[in-house]
Amino acid sequence: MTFTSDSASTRFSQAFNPSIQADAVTSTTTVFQSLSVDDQLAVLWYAYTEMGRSITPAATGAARLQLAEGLLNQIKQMSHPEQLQVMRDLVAKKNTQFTRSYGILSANTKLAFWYELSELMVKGFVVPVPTDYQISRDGSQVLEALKQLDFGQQITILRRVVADMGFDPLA
Ligand code: 45D
Repeated sequence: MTFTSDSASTRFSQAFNPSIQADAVTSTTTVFQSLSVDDQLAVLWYAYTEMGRSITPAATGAARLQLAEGLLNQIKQMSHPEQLQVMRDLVAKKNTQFTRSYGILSANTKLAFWYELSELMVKGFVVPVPTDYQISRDGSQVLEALKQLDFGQQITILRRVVADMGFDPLA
């Protein structure tokens, strides 16, 4: 896919123009990754609230979560501002001890990590998304695009997105 402009909205309209659209999974992933850090977090959260019912905790695999448990426990002990900072660091691929530990997890364990974070948010252990958070137009369009796809495509996009987050100490 080629882009003629760096603006996210131009990328967006090109990515979703059926005449130049290569593949919905690739284009939705690309537009997602062009969103601001906060909008990426917000879209992930809203995607979880939409998909939550379809994801069974058993499917995320207890064994995988064990590998992420240390990170989840660290997050539970943090203040709300610290929790938000860690999530922003993951999305922004900052190089910190936390993002390096995340970086060595497998793609599915990363997905399970985010899933569990959402569960912790629901239970009140993790900072909530402000009820008045204004998501950008591109952000809500990514969300709409995600909703149009089937579960398998949604998971593929989410897996690609979270696999790319954090910092890979071996890269
Ligand atoms: O103040 O292993 C903002 C299966 C604004 C099976 C904010 C699977 C500013 C195999 C930044 C918005 C395939 C089913 C605050 C796995 C501000 C397998 C806060 C799949 C406070 C794993 C933002 C699993 C915040 C799947 C706190 C599909 C945002 C898992 C937090 C999907 C966002 C998991 C979070 C998803 C989003 C998790 C925690 C979609 C998590 C999303």
